[in-house]
Amino acid sequence: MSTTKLKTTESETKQCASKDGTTSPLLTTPEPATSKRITRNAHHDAVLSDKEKFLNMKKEEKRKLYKCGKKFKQLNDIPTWPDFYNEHKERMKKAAAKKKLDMRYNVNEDINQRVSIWKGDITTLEIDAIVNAANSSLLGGGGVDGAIHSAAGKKLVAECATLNGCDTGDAKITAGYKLPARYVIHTVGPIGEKEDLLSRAYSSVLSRVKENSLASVAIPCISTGIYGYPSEKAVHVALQTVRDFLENDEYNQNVSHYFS
Ligand code: AR6
Repeated sequence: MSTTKLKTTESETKQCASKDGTTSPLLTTPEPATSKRITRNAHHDAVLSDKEKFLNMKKEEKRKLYKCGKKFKQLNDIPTWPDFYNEHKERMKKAAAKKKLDMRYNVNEDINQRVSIWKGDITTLEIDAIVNAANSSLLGGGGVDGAIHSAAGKKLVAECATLNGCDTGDAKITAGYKLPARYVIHTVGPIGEKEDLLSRAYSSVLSRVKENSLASVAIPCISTGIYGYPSEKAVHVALQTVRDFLENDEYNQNVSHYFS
């Protein structure tokens, strides 16, 4: 689409120049900045058109494009927190006793039904949104970022390139393209142990969830891989931030599922 628009402009330019026999510097040799702007706008239009195409695609059609084939997971395939706990109770009790872990939170049955812990490849989840642990360029990387870009296809990086990067602690949303998930929320966690920034990354993700009226989201353990945040410390920041949202934000009843 970007080339089509630019070609039209060039041919119009040639016609104008030959009709009156003169050459207008503005028309025949467009300012590089103008030319670049036209190309950029056309490119932006093409990215938006691809995005709409994928967001409006019927599920049956989109399923043919999944990298994971038929191995995608739906919400019904993911046990709720109480089901997971009952299945792994003995092992979890032993581990808690060994590490002398205390109960940090009161049981909230309503929240328990809407939260899951799940181990697996996030790129197989057919839900509203999955979260990417990205870097500030938003142009891809290793870890979960690499897996998400590889499964979504090249159109994801094309949309990411229009977003002007992302600050640490912020989050930006794109379509999911060939992923089973409809959207990807890209957040940038801190490098190393910085509690405030990690909490802000989760809060920003939840703000995007709310703004886009999403009901299910999967969040990997941000910053705990390549960025080196110790997992056991990071998990408390994640739990506290998500729990605050589920308990206090007026949007919380719209959310059917969070999992990590
Ligand atoms: N599905 C689910 N979780 C995954 C997957 C997957 N396919 N792959 C990794 N994880 P990381 P970070 C988990 O390193 O520490 C990239 O290069 C992983 O086990 O992906 O925030 C970016 O571009 C860990 O628990 O992200 C940045 O430069 C969690 O995802 C940098 O890495 C996050 O690990 C971000 O580093």
